Amino acid sequence: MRHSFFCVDAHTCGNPVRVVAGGGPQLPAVPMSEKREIFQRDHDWVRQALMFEPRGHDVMSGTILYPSSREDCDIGVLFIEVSGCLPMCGHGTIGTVTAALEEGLVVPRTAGQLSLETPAGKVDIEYTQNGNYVEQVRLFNVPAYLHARDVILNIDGLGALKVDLSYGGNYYVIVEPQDNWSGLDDMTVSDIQRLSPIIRAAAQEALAPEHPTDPHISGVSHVMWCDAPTQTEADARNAVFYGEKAIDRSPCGTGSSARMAQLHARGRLKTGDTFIHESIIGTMFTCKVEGETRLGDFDAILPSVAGWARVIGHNTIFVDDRDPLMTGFQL
Ligand code: PYC
Repeated sequence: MRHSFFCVDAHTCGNPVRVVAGGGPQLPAVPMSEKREIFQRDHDWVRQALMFEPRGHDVMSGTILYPSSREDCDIGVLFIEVSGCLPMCGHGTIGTVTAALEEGLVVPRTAGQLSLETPAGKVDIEYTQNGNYVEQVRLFNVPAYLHARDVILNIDGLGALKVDLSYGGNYYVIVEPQDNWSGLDDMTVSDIQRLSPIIRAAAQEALAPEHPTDPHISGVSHVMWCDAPTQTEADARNAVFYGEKAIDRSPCGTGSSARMAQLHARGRLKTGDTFIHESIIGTMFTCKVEGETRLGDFDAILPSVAGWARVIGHNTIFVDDRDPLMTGFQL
């Protein structure tokens, strides 16, 4: 049997977003957080086939669109990528909104606004258009908070590293320049790919974070290496690692939210401040601390993240049951 997936391929500031508009598995009309669990249990082969080689690659990422089970949302979004199904993805949201609007996959109730149901919660969107093209998407993310600060991890090859752990839709180990790590300029891509999984595992072992109010969300998934910007308009730069080998080419939306929560908790950003974040390839998101809230016992912020995406093609992908590499592979 041949399965067909009708995709719109896009990228957000350099990071891929494969939007599955047709062919995704049918899921029951339950909240997106439960759809995510059902998909992971029963349909993960779809993610593997569409994300891994030979149909995808080490950094592939995407979404599958579903009707929302919430009255106050226009559409439901399931995030799929090489590392699994994230609760929330910022670059994925910006690319998905751009592709869905430009390709007529969603009709907004109010021009310039949309609301998405994601597994991590409701995410409101404001966007600007020039004719049929979407110019910019701002997402008002789920609350972000600093989970732990000044945690010492002993890392083979680096020594003692002082890190923070922060949540912005996913949990991020935040590494800033210090005695045993001088910054991004002295690091190769293979250094990032070698050291990040060790740091992630050490942080998970030390902290094993669970979301304060949502039992569906837990675990350290990303490592954010932070440094000073190279571009005058930016406030900071990062390289975000996830999955087995992926380094985000965009400035990372949930990572930028987690970083703002960390800087806010440390008094280095105030509510109302703008934060321009530069990616490893020099693309930028314009982020803002929109407000403050609480998440269980933690002080949290309401972050927003704005960026651009471009649709790069239509892609009808076949997955053939006879293909010995039907669910792909990773080197
Ligand atoms: O933009 O939130 C993000 C993201 C997560 C993983 C890759 N990008």
